[in-house]
Amino acid sequence: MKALILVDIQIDFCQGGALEVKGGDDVVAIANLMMPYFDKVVATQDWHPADHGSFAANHPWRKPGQIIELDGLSQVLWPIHCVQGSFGAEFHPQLEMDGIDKVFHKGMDRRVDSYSGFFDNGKRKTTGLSTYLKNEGIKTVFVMGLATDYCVKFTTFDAIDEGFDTYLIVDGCRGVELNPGDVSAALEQMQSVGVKCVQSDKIMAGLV
Ligand code: VGL
Ligand code: ZN
Repeated sequence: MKALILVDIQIDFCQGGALEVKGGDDVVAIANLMMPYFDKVVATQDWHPADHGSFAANHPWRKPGQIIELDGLSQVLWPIHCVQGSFGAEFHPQLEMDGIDKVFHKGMDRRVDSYSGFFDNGKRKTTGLSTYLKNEGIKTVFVMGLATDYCVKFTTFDAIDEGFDTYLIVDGCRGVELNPGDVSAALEQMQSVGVKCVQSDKIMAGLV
């Protein structure tokens, strides 16, 4: 059984959003095309309280892109994004929600960020995604969405750790690229832990 994991396809990561990922909108059509090929489709939703510790605005004199220590972990500071209940936290309006079986929220604890859809960055709490997939008999996961060099990357790392056969749908991802080369480095890191890279057309052709 195979599952599709759609990572953070939310307004704030798309064009004009608070934490805009270049080309973020382009992944929406691919996500919709991919849904019918999977036994289960899940989506993660970055879902922060307004006082979240990853927001530069919550640290006097700090600005986005700087790195601080947050509750013992290194933390990149971000613009305010994906605040619970806000417009920017909503899924992209063209994402076909009828094709999604379950949504997993992350990033609710102000003291720790949560890039992965499985666990927070300190691996202190689970989102329930792993148990859900295992209960559904899922052995293989295909991951795509936003952003390649953050939430997508850490979701694939945890998928591998949790024992899933893990694929990355490369053309279904876009990256933040805070520093030039971050996306290609992320792709290499994912491959080095056993993530297999595929293109969406191969899935549609039944070749994967
Ligand atoms: C993300 C930074 C902060 C992501 C979420 O979805 O990749 N990046 N929050
Ligand atoms: Zn976030």
